[in-house]
Amino acid sequence: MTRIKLGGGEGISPKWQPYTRKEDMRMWTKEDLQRLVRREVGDCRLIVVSNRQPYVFEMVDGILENMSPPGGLTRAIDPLMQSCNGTWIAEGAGDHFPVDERGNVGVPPEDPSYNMRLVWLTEKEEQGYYYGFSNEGLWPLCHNAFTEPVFNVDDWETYKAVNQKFADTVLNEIGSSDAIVLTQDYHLALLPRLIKQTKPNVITGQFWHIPWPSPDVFRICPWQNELLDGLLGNDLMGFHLSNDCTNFVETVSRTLRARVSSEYNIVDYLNETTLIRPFPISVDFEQICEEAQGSDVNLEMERLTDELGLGDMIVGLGIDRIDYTKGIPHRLRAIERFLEKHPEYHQRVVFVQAGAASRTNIGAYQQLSDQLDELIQRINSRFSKGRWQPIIYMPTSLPSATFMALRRLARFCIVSSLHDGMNLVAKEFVASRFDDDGVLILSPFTGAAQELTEALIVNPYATEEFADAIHESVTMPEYDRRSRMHHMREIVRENNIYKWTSRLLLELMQGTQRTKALQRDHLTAPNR
Ligand code: GDG
Repeated sequence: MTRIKLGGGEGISPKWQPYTRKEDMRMWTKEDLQRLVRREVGDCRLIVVSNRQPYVFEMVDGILENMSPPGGLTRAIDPLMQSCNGTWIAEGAGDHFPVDERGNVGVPPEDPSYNMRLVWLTEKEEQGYYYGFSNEGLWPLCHNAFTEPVFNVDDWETYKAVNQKFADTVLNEIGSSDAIVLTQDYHLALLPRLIKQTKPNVITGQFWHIPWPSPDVFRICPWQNELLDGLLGNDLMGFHLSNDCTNFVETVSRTLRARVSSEYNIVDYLNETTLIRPFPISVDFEQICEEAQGSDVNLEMERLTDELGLGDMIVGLGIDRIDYTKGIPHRLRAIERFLEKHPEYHQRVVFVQAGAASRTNIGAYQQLSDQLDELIQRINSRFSKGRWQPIIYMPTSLPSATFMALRRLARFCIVSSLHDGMNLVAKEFVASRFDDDGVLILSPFTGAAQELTEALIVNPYATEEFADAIHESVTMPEYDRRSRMHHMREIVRENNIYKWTSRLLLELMQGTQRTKALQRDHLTAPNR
């Protein structure tokens, strides 16, 4: 490996930090983002590629309905797409597809302003590419959760074939236009190289939503060179945290014949430059705050209080996709320990664990589901008295008003991930507490812990301290709760989802060009 030495040019500084430049100091709104898109994207075709569709349609009582409440990613990228009439390419899912012969459908359904183009996968492709290589291989590889990655050669072949299928669709969509391709996540690591090989002038960026492991861990993957080569087809690679960027640059420098600058987080490979930058993702603070105050949420709070017997209870809450990285057994053990240590809170504290099962045809997820059933049964049978059960488990898909009502009813919310790129549940809890109340117990192994420093930060493996944090959250004076929550709300309000999208787009359109110019002027290190 050779380190690149850059001269001090304008617009790029060593130890690049987020949130220090002028455009980062402001409060970003949806309208700001839309203005920025019109300015930066101009006449280029903007194409977003992700595994998951932004909108899913299903037939309900004979009527076609849009079933997907906009999740974080859709909320972040929708305004961007709506401002430039782009195309969002994704795998087709759901029951019914009101698409034309090329797989296109106008979205949002109520007032279409851009195209969603669907890629169809066979069951075998879905199994090998999504469940196999992406979620039994890359997902555990990138998370320190002690679940061994499975690398199966058939899954890898399918992953490659599906990435090619997505690339063919993207190239067909681009035609002869100037284009920007923004790829999401670890399912499509090979796509950028496949695009660049055919169309070197396309501007390519990718955001990796999960952590990037250390080089020692990444080298477990038998196809590490191919994956890195694919990702370095990007002009810009985005991660949540600086630490992920550092790990990525180190991995490249140990694996490929590339020149890297750890100081500037730049990789030079095959005569192309890739910028590696942190963009901590967030939520639509104002929207969540407004939704939390809706009359439907008030009604839902009354219903839940009644049905679950929460009237006189201190409510604790966990909302998670049921995943082994989220540390759900660890939090249950901490609750058990808290109940052992503090019998005075029996019949006074209830913990609600909500969130649907996911990736259920993977063995590790089935085992987790069984483990949770056993743990909850054990804790409930150990401590229940009369109608009171300490844990209420709701492992099903719930309407968004129910999630919102639970957030508002909670005295404390637990996010105990063993490793998590960011964790939006923590930020959603904060954004929904317009009353400035509620305590967040947060794992230091989440990206969110770097911003939400007023949470009670506790190691999920340290059961004793975890139990003490639960005790602290139920005994914390109101003044302290409000002051901590107020501080966290200011942070999430400012570092909102529009800031994330705007910074990503600005860096893709301006930062990459600026760096290429600087590289041409200042590259001093020879190839090894
Ligand atoms: C990846 C990274 C990163 C949860 N259960 C249900 C449900 N949710 C919602 C939450 C939240 C979202 O799903 C989950 O987001 P997270 O950030 O917590 O986690 P991942 O799914 O693992 O996401 C993560 C994220 O990408 C974004 O970059 O933060 O680190 O792992 O919005 O509220 N939503 C519905 N039903 C559920 O049962 N509808």
